[in-house]
Amino acid sequence: MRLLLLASVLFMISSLALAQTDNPVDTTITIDNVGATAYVLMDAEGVGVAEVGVENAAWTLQVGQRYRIVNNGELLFHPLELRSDTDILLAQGDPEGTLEGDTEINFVSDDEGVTFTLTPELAESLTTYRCAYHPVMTGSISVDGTS
Ligand SMILES: [Cu+2]
Repeated sequence: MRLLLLASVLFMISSLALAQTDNPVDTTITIDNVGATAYVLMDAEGVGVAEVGVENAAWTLQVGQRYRIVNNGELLFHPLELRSDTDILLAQGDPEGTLEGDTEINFVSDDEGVTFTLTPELAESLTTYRCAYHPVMTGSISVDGTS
């Protein structure tokens, strides 16, 4: 019983610390690679993004949400890019996408994935996700909540 109390107090403290250091993530999307031919959706909490298990699935995202994409394909082998029809907007690792400096998007890239807020500006140009090394690892992104 005492242990349970300690655990819940620790949980409250860590939640507080998280809330103060970063915007909370609304939806976490987990993807993996299928060789060098596809990304596959492993899991998507929150609002439905696409069917789990589908390769190079078309994703539906919601404007205003903050997303965390966990890329189990790994930065070293299958770095993820979020793109418009012509440009890299947000990239895991290098190169730097054109919208990475936007404070409202608040883009974070790390070894495990990327985190960003889907602002109306980002939604306007975002059409595709793609592997930086394997252009066939790609799928379309449509955004709900834009006019
Ligand atoms: Cu790849």
